[in-house]
Amino acid sequence: MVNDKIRNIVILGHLQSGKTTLVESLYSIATGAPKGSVEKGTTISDYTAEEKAKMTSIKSAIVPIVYKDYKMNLIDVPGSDDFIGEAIASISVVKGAVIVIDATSGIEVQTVKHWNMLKKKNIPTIIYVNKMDKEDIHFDNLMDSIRTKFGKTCIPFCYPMGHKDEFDGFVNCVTLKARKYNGKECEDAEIYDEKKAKTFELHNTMIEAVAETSEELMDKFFNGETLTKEEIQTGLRTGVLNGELTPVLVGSATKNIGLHTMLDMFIDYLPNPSDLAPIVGKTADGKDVERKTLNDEPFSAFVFKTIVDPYSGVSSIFKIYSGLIKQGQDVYIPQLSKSVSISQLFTITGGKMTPAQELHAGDIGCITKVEGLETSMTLCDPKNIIIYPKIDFPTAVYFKGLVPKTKQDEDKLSMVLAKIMLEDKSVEIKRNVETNQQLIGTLGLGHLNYILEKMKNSYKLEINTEDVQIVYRETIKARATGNGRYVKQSGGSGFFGVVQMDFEPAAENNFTEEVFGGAVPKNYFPAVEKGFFEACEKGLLAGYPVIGVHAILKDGKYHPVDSNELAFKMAAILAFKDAYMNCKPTILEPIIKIVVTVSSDVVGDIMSDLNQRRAKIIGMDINSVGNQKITALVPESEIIEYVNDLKSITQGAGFFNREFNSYEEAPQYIQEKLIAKATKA
Ligand SMILES: Nc1nc2c(ncn2[C@@H]2O[C@H](COP(=O)(O)OP(=O)(O)OP(=O)(O)O)[C@@H](O)[C@H]2O)c(=O)[nH]1
Ligand SMILES: [Mg+2]
Repeated sequence: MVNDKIRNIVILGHLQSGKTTLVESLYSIATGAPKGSVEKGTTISDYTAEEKAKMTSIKSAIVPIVYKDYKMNLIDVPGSDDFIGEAIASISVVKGAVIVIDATSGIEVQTVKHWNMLKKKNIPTIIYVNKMDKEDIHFDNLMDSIRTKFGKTCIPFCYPMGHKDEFDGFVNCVTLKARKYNGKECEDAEIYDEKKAKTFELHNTMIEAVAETSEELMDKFFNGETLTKEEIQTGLRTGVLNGELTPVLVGSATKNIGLHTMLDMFIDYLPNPSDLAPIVGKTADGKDVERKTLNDEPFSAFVFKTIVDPYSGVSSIFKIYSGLIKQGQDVYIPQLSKSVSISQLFTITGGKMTPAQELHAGDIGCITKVEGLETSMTLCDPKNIIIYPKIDFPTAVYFKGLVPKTKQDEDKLSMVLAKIMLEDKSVEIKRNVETNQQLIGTLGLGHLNYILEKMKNSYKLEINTEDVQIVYRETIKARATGNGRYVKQSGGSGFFGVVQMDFEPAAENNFTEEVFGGAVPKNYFPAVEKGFFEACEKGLLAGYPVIGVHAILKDGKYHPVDSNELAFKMAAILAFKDAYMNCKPTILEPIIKIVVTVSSDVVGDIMSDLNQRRAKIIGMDINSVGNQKITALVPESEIIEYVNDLKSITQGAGFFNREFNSYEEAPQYIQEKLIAKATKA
């Protein structure tokens, strides 16, 4: 395969717009294989049990095809926002994209999200208006909304054809050739008379757009000269590669309408590996270094996806950024500081691996069972080390406690979670040492449910979930004195420790002493300090750890024989207890800083919802694509379900990040509830 004949193309678009069907149809056209269907669970992309059951994509799937001697790696991505990490990872390794729009629903939330993601990375994009075979479609209106939302650079390269409201083919506005669906496939046809005026007008608009790409062509255009076929072709290609033109195609993925045209456009308008700017990484000592996507560069590749199969183990899918890889070759993994020999090399089609002897720059390959290798790691020539930047996956915002049913399940859980985290970098696992809860963090309810289902299907592990226990704190608001006396002298060696201590509010727990005249000998200070810190582990209001207290040892008494460390430690604990309720103790709740990103039209709804959650707004900003970013401080207890509620307020468009900020005094009614709960327990 000649290096310049590779295309990597991600297929994006809103949930259920027809991405998987499109990929399946393109595969069938290129290979002649019978076409699978989403409904029957027979597609190449949706091959997992969960995808078949739900008739929706959950993981990205790579489907390579060869068309007119070009190798095209199509990457089918789930439309659901719960699995947005799959789209992010796929976008990081492609230089071409199709956005599928369902003609009956028009531009939807995820269409916009995916579009913005592609624009941020300057990825040449083709829009495919799918499901044109359905009824009640108003293409001209849809085209207007595409141009309003995504800009005037979106130009119909194809215009739907059909008498009256029917759809039975399209005109290619570049070549002015028509294709008509004959009930089985598309064939060349004459442009219908009533479509001629419109398609010629679009053709001319396109020529004008081409002319605008260079001064020379512009002069020619305004002098009334006709542009040659080559000039048009080159002009359009340059426009698409620069992101100045976004071709809009029409068709039906189920009926294979518009798909040969799409495949030809992949060749004509999407970049060759040699068109691409060099990819920048770092050397082992942190200096910038570049690689061109050419076969004669040193080998380097980037792992953008990991598949864990309970039986066959771990597969690492990588994009070759430069050079070649052959079976038997040694590759270096900088993040693991080790070299491995590639005993077997594969290409991957959905869930099926095919052995390969050699793979070239720009292509996608797969290796299996490499200990420690994870998504976002680099593979490279041991003599030419390079490290590529990691994929910026979204971090978990929705936490739940995991409750295994049996001890056996508990033992199995950590092994299963480790495998799930290898596949999915947006899953976070942590144990809260205070509550002893095993927590799982995900991107939302749908994401969590999928993970639970996967545990059940693939690992025969059924796990219940519970709400996160919020970790409260106690602190004091006033200074007070406490006396502690731990004296036991009933024959034999006894205990004698007496202290007087002051406790006052401070930034953090700390201990000092102001003892005069050796009332408490120096060697017992550490024991007193230890007693104080131990007492702080459990406050007397509701049993939460106490923070922000300065303890001062002021005075005390000792006994030359019976005093010991334990006695002074106990005395300090008693002094703390003695003073505590006089120190105006209070309960603190964890406050989370959130940054919510939403479109401007829902800001009012978001603000009033945040208000009800006791949030303090600390900033508002507009981001690069015109969305509002609201920064707020919110008590953790108020945002446990926020990700799901935010989705329903914004119809799925809004998202947020969270990080711990501080502890703040909880309102009285919450404190009373917590104290009542602690007293009951
Ligand atoms: N009438 C019609 N239906 C289509 C067409 N393309 C897809 N569909 C149907 O639309 C539904 C969704 O198709 P998929 O291919 O699963 O869509 P998707 O974009 O992959 O969906 P997600 O993976 O859930 O994001 C299925 O029922 C398809 O049969 C089309 O061109 N015409
Ligand atoms: Mg799909």
